[in-house]
Amino acid sequence: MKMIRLSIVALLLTAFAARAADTASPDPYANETKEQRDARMAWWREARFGMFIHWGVYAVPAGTYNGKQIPGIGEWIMNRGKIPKSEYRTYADKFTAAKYDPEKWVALAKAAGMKYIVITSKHHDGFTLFPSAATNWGVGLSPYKNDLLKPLAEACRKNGIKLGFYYSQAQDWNNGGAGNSWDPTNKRSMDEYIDQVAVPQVKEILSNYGEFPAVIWWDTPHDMNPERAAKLIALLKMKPGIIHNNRLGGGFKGDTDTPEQHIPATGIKDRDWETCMTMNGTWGYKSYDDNWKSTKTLIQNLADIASKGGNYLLNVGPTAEGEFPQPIIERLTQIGKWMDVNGDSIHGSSASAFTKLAWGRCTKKITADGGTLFLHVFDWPADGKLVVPGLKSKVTGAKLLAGGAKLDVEQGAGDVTVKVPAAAPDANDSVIALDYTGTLDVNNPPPDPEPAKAAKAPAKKKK
Ligand code: FHN
Repeated sequence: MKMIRLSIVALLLTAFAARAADTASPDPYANETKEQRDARMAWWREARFGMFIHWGVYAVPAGTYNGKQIPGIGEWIMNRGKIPKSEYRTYADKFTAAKYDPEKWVALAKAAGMKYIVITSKHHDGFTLFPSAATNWGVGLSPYKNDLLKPLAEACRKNGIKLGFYYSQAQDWNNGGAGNSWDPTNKRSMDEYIDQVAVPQVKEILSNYGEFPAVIWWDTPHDMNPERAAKLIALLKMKPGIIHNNRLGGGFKGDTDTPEQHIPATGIKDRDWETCMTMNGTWGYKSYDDNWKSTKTLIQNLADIASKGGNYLLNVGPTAEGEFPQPIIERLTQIGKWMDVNGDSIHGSSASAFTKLAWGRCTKKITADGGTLFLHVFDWPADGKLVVPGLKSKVTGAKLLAGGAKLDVEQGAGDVTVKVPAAAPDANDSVIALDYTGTLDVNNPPPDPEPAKAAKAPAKKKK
């Protein structure tokens, strides 16, 4: 009798374990501890600054189709121009990458202080920068013929830059994925596209580049559902430690939030987040988009984002020949000059302890017995006094990062005043390193009241 009872218990336990296994999440990080996650995210959080690269055959028309300038972002030209697949595919012949120099790309990113690169391995048009067994619509049809990602991976490896791959897992206007409403020759269902294109291609980009990708950047989860998303998230176990974002779909929130073209006013609480942003008005190259953000704007965005605990993923759209447009090179070079002097206030920094600073932003680094506040001064005080409101910690010293000049400090009851020279050392963002001892103690003013909501107009009486 006892044996029978034991075997029933054993059967029940086995059944329970099997059921638990069946319902286990496909997300390899579903049961990750905080310590494991912190270790996995450490390099990304330290980086704070990365390069986004949107590169594909859309750089051939470069915003113009049939002699007309097509509005919108350049990588969407097939969609916005309703270009038939057969016509769009002819662009591959002109996607020469003849001047492609991945070493130069990586050198420009590294010199700008960027610590990782995320490149479009496949965007919504379905064209792959890598050879794929799943489709022939890729680099093999271009004059370059070979894998464009491999030499970039090698250049990143040599220079200590992490490489990530953007992959459009749902929209695929040439291979039967979501999003192509204008060319009726889609032969696949969405589930067939996921099984026959997306899954095999994600396996390819996860398998063929050594330790890379360090990041997979999903995008626009159109027509994604939990079942389809599960097939893709399950593949992440092929690359232990890989970081992925919140754009897979199917209810999976990923590791990072991805505010696009804007900086969240107060960051994103309890989430790693990364603002991705163009330098002009387009991700993919457009020959006539010269709406370039100033270097000052880009540097202040970087400081603003870091002061809120986020990362800045700043975009580059190379030409079909593989060159960065000159205005991008100029901005990257200028940002690099600023980072050479002030990079310590960005890399490895954490969010400000101040809710608001009238003159700029603050990033910080905390040590065992104190720390450093990096005061990013956008508006230099005319009276030579920079007031740090509410700082009660014991200040032990202050200096300009540009030139290293020590600054006198007056510690008041609730504020600290730093005596600064008449002229700002940097027109874009002058950084003062303020060292303090003990725990960081800041007495922040109450947040500004929410603006009163406009009273609703009384509902018009029906006649
Ligand atoms: O549709 C894409 C777009 O082309 C671009 O890749 C951006 C970059 O984040 N993501 C999507 C729009 O949100």
